[in-house]
Amino acid sequence: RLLETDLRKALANREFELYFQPQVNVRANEIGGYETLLRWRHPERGTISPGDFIPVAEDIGLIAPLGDWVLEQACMVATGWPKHIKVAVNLSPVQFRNKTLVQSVSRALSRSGLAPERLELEITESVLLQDNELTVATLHQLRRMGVRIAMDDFGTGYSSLSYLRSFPFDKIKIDQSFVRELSSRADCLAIVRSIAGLGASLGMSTVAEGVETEDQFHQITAAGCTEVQGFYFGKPKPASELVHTLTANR
Ligand code: G
Ligand code: G
Ligand code: MN
Ligand code: NA
Repeated sequence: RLLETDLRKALANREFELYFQPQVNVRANEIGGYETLLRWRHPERGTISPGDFIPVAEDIGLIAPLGDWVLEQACMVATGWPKHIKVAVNLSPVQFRNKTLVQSVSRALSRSGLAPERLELEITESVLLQDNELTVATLHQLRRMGVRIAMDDFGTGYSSLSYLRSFPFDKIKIDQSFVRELSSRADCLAIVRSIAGLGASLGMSTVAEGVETEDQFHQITAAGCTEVQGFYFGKPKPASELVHTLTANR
């Protein structure tokens, strides 16, 4: 496959770039962190979304070196931000199958000098589907290092609630599909409100993803989510374009 051949060369050719999207802390009314989102600037095809190349990278054994690069770069960039701002990095389930994940995270922290508490790792439910005991042990090891763990795309997989029981996550990220349908479906608001309440009782923060409008923002905060993320507060941007204060459309 063409993509595959190009992908193998992309890391050495420095074709990857990190974008960052703000996560706004509702109570403090300030940016509390950024989610790192990987982009591939293909020399001929232009920018390619991770949704299109991450699965290929997983197939051809490239996700480990690519993931390591993302971790280290993201930590490096974050050291230049105000100290209260965290950085979130998405992890592929395949990175959990490699025994070297803990080592990769600790290397990224030591090379960058970033305080572990400022790094948050986002995992999806599919991570917990595989080899559960080993995965949970790895998560505990990461937590002992001081790193935070977030459950991504919450509400989209199978038996989400049982996964909440398997590990004490720091954060729940409510999938954007719930936010998108807030205005058209009353049940979505009820679901978001319940997840926010669940998070509060479990001592986990809750982020609503995909907030695009003022209306959605008001509904989400009224529902009790502690953080919001979405185009309303900022699209993903390269590190050089970040402004750490809320200049959003409100
Ligand atoms: O930014 P965008 O919406 O195109 O991202 C699409 C998907 O790619 C999202 O599900 C996101 O979690 C995932 N993604 C973005 N960056 C990374 C990354 O660095 N590593 C992994 N494993 N997934 C990523
Ligand atoms: O799966 P994950 O949550 O990691 O992916 C986040 C993806 O959602 C990113 O690719 C990002 O570009 C996208 N995204 C972030 N905010 C919004 C938004 O407000 N609207 C839409 N449609 N997509 C968003
Ligand atoms: Mn994510
Ligand atoms: Na998500």
